[in-house]
Parts: sequence; C-alpha cells; structure tokens
Amino acid sequence: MTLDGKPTLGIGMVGYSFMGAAHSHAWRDAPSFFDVAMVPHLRVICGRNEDAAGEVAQRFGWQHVETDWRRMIARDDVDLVDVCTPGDTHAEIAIAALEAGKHVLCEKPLANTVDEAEAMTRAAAKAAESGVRSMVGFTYRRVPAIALARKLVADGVVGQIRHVRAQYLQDWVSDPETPLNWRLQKERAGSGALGDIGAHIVDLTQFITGERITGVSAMMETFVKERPVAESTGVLGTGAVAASGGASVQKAPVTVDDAAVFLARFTGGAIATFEATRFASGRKNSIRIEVNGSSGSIAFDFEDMNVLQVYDHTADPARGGFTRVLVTEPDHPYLAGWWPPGHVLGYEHAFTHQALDLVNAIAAGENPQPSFADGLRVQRVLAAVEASAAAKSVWTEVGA
Ligand code: SOE
Repeated sequence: MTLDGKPTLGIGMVGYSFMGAAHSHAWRDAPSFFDVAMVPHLRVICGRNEDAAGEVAQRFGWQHVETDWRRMIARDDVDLVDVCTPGDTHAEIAIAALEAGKHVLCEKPLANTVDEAEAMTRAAAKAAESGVRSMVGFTYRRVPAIALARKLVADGVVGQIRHVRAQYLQDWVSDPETPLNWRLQKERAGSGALGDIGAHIVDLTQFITGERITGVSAMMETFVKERPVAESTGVLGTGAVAASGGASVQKAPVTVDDAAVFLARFTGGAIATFEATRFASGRKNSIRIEVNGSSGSIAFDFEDMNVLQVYDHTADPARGGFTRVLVTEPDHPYLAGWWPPGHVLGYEHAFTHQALDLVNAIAAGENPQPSFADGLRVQRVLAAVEASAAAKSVWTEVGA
C-alpha cells in the first residue's frame, strides 16, 4: 500500500532501449496525472548489459537491476512483466511470466510467427482464469485523436465503411550505408517494415473500424540487400562479406522487407490499401489513416497527431468540407488528465495512457485491450501478407 492507501503494482521491465525509455516514462507519469487504481512501482529493470541497464535505472528511478529475466520473473516484488525486447524473445518471456502468475505487457508485434502468437494467446487465456492479465503494446490506439476516431465510427458518423486507406511511412534506412541492426534481421525481428510498422496500421484500422481484415494481396521489397556491420553490434553472422576497394567494410545480408504494400478487404465489405515502408524519404514517422463511408469520413495523420479531420456527408454542401477537430478538449479521450484546451500532447502520452488503462483493468479484474488474441489477429494478417507476396500477390485469405 502507498501512503494514500492505494495498492501498488511492482513492475519488472525487460529491455531498456527506445521502448524501455518510453515505458519507463509512462510508468512514472501515469499516477502523477491520472487517478490510477493501483500505483506502479518501477521495481526491476532487466538487461544483459548491466552497466547500460543500470544507467537507465538511475535515469528513470528503477529500484533494482537484474541481468537474467528468469531471475526477475521469480522475484516476489514483481507483479507485472513488461516485455520491451526484440520479437524473438517475446514468446518465451511472456509465457514464462504468465505461468509464474505475473501480468504481462508485451511490445508489438506480439511475436515473430503465428505459432508463437498462438502459444502466447493460449497462455494468456489460461492465466486469465486465475486473474492474471495480459496486453499487447499497440500504443497508438491511445493517441486521443485515434480513440476519438474509433468512437465516431462506432457512433455511426461515417456510416457504411467503403474505403480504408492506411500508410506508415519512415525513412530511417533509406541510406544504404545505414548499418545493419536487429530490426533488419529476420531471426530477431520476424519481418521488417511489415511487422515493425505495418503491424500498427493493421491493428489501428481494425480498431477504428471495429472490423477485421479477411484477405490480402501483397507485394514486399528489400531495396538494399546487404549493409555494413558495425563491429560493436555483434550482428555479423554467416554470409558476411568484405566490400571491395579501399578500407574493407564488413557487410551482411538484410533478411527482412524494407517495404510492404497490400490491398485488403474488411468484414463489412470495405476495400483497403496499406503501405508500410522505411524508404519514404522525408517521412520520419508518418501514420496516415482515412476511412470513407456512406455518411462521412475521418482522416488522421500522426504528423499532426492532436488533430482529427471529420467530414459529414449529410451536412449542407454549401458549408461542407472536412472539419479540423483539435482533440484537446477535456471531454476528448484521456484529455481530462492533461493540460487546458489547445496545449497539445506528444508521442509519449499514448504510452502513459496505455499504462493507465492497463493498471486500471488489472485493479478492476478486467481483461485489458488490446489482448494477446488481438495481437494474434494482427499476426495472422502479417502472415497472409507474406504468403501473398511470396506467391506473386495472389489473393490470400487471413486465417481464423
Ligand atoms: C521503429 O521503426 C519504431 O520505433 C517502431 O518499432 C515503433 O513501433 C514505432 O512506433 C516507431 O518506430
């Protein structure tokens, strides 16, 4: 119990890089801005590199450092395991944690394969029978404008959905000299742009529409087939080659997609286009989603993330057009906890909302969303995209 009488939730987090920092910040911030039902305590941060994990522990206020995730899971003071590692370790860590009776938050994509995602979903369902909760970190669901989009669609503002248009555009590997890292290796990341950022737009479009993707026709491309290896990354494996001429530069193959594009159909009959790429020069983290329906449209762009564009097709055409809704009013999703209207939010706030919702669901004895089953659903779409691309874009049903 904390001083104000609220129970605490001991967090143990595996991983300490980009996502580790985003999650640390969220666990700290959530109880300061929102009325949480349990207070997260930053108990243990875990990483193989003790010094690096220790430095993050100091910066964010984690109480203990462990170098072995099994030891961390076994600790009595850890109630929830937060998995912020590359995809190849998600299944093993999450299943071990659930079996040990620990709640789990697992970064996206849920796993590297459908088989792993199925095993995780089974473990989550079994654990839920004894009140152990799990959630997959499709964090953009908690951007207020996205949460508002879902609400407006559910309220019937767009009517019968006919088109879904989704893009996730980055450019961080468009320079062929960008060195190889784990996100470019299939055995660690599962897939490339598809799983890393395509997974987000698959989840977001299903979340906003409340419908599922039933089939796809896809193309995938790896534009730069091998990349320099930075000695310190230790990613040099078999297949490494020495570049010719001048100083010898070690190169190794890129084993994932740089870009994936696909057509899709939704359960309600809508047709859709998806594009996920790390080669959209000039686009750093642009998520664009548009839904067109019989009575209106909604449009979102993460580069203007506090805004939702809403079009009412039933309004007087003389005054028609998209309305730019600034999603900062107190009655907009999550905004009551933050600043006065117009004082906009950023990338990190969605992680705080994720921590808030997870903690409150655990306290209420409810299963948080998105569940591992939702993560599996996304994984099945990703698998269908890969199968379609491998078969030269043949239409591929999404497995049930
Ligand atoms: C890198 O591509 C990355 O950090 C993704 O892994 C995240 O999921 C996305 O939110 C931002 O980009």
